[in-house]
Amino acid sequence: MPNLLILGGTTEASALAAAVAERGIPATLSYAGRTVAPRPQPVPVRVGGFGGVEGLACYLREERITHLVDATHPFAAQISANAVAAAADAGVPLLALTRPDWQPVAGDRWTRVADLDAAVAALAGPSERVMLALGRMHVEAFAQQPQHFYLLRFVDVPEMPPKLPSHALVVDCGPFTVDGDHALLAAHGIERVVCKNAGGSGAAAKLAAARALGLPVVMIDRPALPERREVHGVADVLDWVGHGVDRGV
Ligand code: 3Y8
Ligand code: NAP
Repeated sequence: MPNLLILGGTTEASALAAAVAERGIPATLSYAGRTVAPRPQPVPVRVGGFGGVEGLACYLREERITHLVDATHPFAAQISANAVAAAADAGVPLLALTRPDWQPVAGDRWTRVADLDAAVAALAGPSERVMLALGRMHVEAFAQQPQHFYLLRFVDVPEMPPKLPSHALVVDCGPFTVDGDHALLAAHGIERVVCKNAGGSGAAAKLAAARALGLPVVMIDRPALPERREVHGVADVLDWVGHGVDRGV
């Protein structure tokens, strides 16, 4: 009988957890513990770091994990690198469930940048009203461009107010809707959006809203990840585990 460990924190991880629960496949979903009240899951959940590669390899052995699925966010580069090393060390097969990058479509006004520092540099210039759809972990970097008004969106209320002179904070955990993001951008008179190329559906609403409003978007490219086998669909993971859905073929 398989025994999966799903490294979670994304819409796709939650969809996979629902699919394995439905099929009675033993699985545990793992969160880093970054948010106060992560979404409840239909499989057992563990919360917190493993203690680096060694800690994760040890967990894989001790819990007799038969399949490791990395369904973390494309910007969660550290855990993904650890998963490759720990899976090899423990001799456990690894599969990444990820989502393709977003690609610009007609009407998009993207400036693609390599990383967070390049996104900060791209905001040099006269004062604007900017939405930082980056969560809480990277806001401090934008203090280098204090001339702007920033609209911030966090999952949880922060312990300390963000150190940006002029900002407004929205607390919401998504997945978001186009109407909701359109209303949010319009209500705050946003002139530019900064975001990560997360891919997937849970954070895509702001792109459609920005397009409809004709707003420029600073799009941060993904960090490099080590080589590993990747799929984009829950059905592909179930096939890999050997509980493929009947595709009628
Ligand atoms: C703790 C688990 C689900 C998963 C939902 C997806 C969609 C909604 C959109 C914006 C962008 C952002 C942020 C975002 C989205 C989904 C997905 C996604 C972006 C939760 C969750 C955890 C986290 C961690 C959190 C980060 C932050 C990033 C907010 C749960 C809700 C900006 C990424 O406060 C903090 O410290 C938050 C930190 C890492 C990035 C950052 O740098 O701040 N996600 N997000 C996971 C853990 O502990 O292991 O609380 O239920 C999950 C989701 N967030 O099951 O429905 O699949 O991407 N999450 C980004 O994409 O840029 C918001 O505002 O438009
Ligand atoms: P990260 O920088 O890649 O990882 C930092 C450390 O956090 C890891 O070394 C590991 O600690 C721990 N960790 C990360 N994900 C974990 C998980 N799912 N289960 C157990 N421990 C985990 O990770 P991050 O970018 O902070 O992301 C943290 C979580 O938020 C992940 O679940 C990710 O999917 C989710 N998320 C992140 C983003 C983002 O923009 N980064 C967006 C949406 C969701 P140890 O070394 O001690 O094991």
